[in-house]
This record gives sequence, structure tokens and C-alpha cells, in this order.
Amino acid sequence: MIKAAIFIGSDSDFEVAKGAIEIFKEFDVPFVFEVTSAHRSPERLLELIKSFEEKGAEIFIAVAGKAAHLAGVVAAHTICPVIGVPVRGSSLNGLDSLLSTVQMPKGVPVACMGLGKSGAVNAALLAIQILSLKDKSYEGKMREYRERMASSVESSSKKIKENL
Ligand code: RP5
Repeated sequence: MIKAAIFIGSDSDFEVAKGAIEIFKEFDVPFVFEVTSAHRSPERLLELIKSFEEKGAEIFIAVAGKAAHLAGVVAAHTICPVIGVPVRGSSLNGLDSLLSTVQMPKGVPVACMGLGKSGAVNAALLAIQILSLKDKSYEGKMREYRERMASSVESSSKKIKENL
């Protein structure tokens, strides 16, 4: 059974999506990944959502740029939580995708992350925190992840101070 699904709207979004993929791998979250577009392959997107729900997906991540409909369209077709990651790269430098993802009209929520790879990393971490409400097996790894982060802040402070 899978737990999560990651969609990207175009192969050009892949670099950003790697942030989420790496986190899911690190936490051993069984996930599926597909390139599929809300406007270029709308029927395929609906089929994938349905089939991934049948396979056990409990949460969806949608990574898209420009007029970023992907997360909203996924959210319209599932009652699972949907996390959207806006992608930079347009002539508007991602402001278009950020607003498209964050400004969902009431009734169909999308949890919008920050732009780019950091947003993708946070999308996967938030997905794991949501999955953890039911599946406690991720809690230990999440605590270790936070501890590693805290130590790396400390060691970078030490390193900079050594060279002051
Ligand atoms: C969106 O349009 C995709 O998510 C991508 O970020 C953007 C540009 O797509 P390409 O023209 O690079 O395929 O649908």
C-alpha cells in the first residue's frame, strides 16, 4: 500500500519536486510519483487520483508553476489533504504560481507551501506530520530530523565564529 502521491505539472518541475522525494525516501514513506497536468492531461490526472486513492494514498502533494491549477484541481477531486508547492521560473518569478496555489476559494482547501525546493521539502515534512496523526511510526524519525537540524545550526555557528 502507498501512503502519499506526488504530482508535478511538467517535467520542468522535477528539480523542485526532488526536495519532497528525498524526504519521503529518508522517512521510508511509500509514495508514488507522476508527471501530470491539470490542463494538458486533465483526464489522466483524475484517473491517477482515483487509482492512487484505491492504492491507499492518504495525502497528495502537487508541484506546479505559472497559472498553477494542479493542487486546486487535485483538491477538487479528493477529500484527502492536498499540499501545493508553487514553482518559480515564470517571467513573474513565481508570484503567479504562489497566488494561484494559495488563493483557493472557500470550500476546497490547499495547504500552500513556500516557493521552490524548500517548499517541496516542507510539503513532504508536513505530509509526514499529518500521516503521523494515525501512524505513529514516523514520530521517532521526525524527532531525530529536528535534532539533526538543531545540531547543524550549532555547528555552523561554531564554524563561523572560528573564522571571525
Ligand atoms: C505548469 O506550467 C507546470 O507545472 C510548469 O511549472 C509550468 C511550465 O510548464 P512547461 O512549459 O515547462 O512544461 O503547468
